[in-house]
Amino acid sequence: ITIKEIGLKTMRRPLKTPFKSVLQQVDEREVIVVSVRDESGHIGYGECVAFETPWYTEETITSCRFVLEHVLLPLLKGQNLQHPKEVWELFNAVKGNRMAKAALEMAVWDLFAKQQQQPLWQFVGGTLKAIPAGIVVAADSAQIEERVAQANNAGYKRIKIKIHPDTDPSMLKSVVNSYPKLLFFADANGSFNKDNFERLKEFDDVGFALIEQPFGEREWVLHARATAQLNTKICLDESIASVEDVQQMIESKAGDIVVLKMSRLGGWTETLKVVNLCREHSISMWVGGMIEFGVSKAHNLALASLPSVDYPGDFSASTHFWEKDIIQPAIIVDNGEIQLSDQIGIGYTVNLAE
Ligand code: OSB
Ligand code: MG
Repeated sequence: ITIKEIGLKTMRRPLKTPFKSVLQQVDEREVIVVSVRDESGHIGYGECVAFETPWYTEETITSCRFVLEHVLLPLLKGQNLQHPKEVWELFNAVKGNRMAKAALEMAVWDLFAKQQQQPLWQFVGGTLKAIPAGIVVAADSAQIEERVAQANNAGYKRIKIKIHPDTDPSMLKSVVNSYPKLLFFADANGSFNKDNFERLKEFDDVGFALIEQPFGEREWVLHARATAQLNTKICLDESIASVEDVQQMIESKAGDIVVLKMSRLGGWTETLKVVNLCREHSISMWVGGMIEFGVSKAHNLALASLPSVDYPGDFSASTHFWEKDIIQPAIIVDNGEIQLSDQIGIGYTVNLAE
């Protein structure tokens, strides 16, 4: 197929409720929706999910807009492609900027799936059709109990709680014990360090299925120590920004589980390499969220359909963050699951009206 036209559209919407983590409070979200059109009129969509400032990854929505417009679009426009994997190679001369690359590359995967008249999840080799949902409680300690109760009432079977060294493990333990049928994750977003390593151990018997990213991105040694010393599984999120990072994690025994963030990895091609590597080494995986809209979510749902992506990801209903999503129909959670669409490509209609 030939890439005839590429569009960039900025979408900005308030969150229904502030998202509070140890790193940042997010009240409003801006993303860039990327569209690619081929000669037959099919349109593929991607969503650039970098944040406004570099509080989570180095890229920002402004840096991505610049790189997309001035560097990546000219490399892709007019190209004749046999397979979407070729996009990663086309972008080879551009250093880093994986979130910008991912948005465009993912749009091309959607386009190819549509051209093949296949749902994206089938096109990438997915098999699971009912994706287990997962919600994130990102609030002050005083609100955790109430938010968990709301999530349980909404049917979620997996709840991830944001923690930091000042969170009270006994409070968490009583919350977790109240819901023996639910699966609980903890996400520390790198808020622990070598000086409070012992404090991390106090979270070991809370009952979490895993603790996500206790230490900083490059803290392989500390993560290896935690993996060896805690009974709770250690899961890496921020640390995993490339195939090489997964290799590093395996070699240094720095974790048991990997969070797949397709945006941070640079799109489908790199993510599928990570999935294969984890599979070879029997490393568990799940799909992480970025407080994103439905285009990114739809790609992520297709990723979660792959065999061996075996833990429930950050998949909440469209209405959790948004008054109105940018896709139709909205993503709904029913009895703790999201049913994949049978429509071609990402499986949803995209509505870019303000
Ligand atoms: O650390 O997983 C994270 C959201 C923004 C930035 C970082 C993270 C998150 C989440 C996922 O926790 C929230 C979601 O989109 O469901
Ligand atoms: Mg995380």
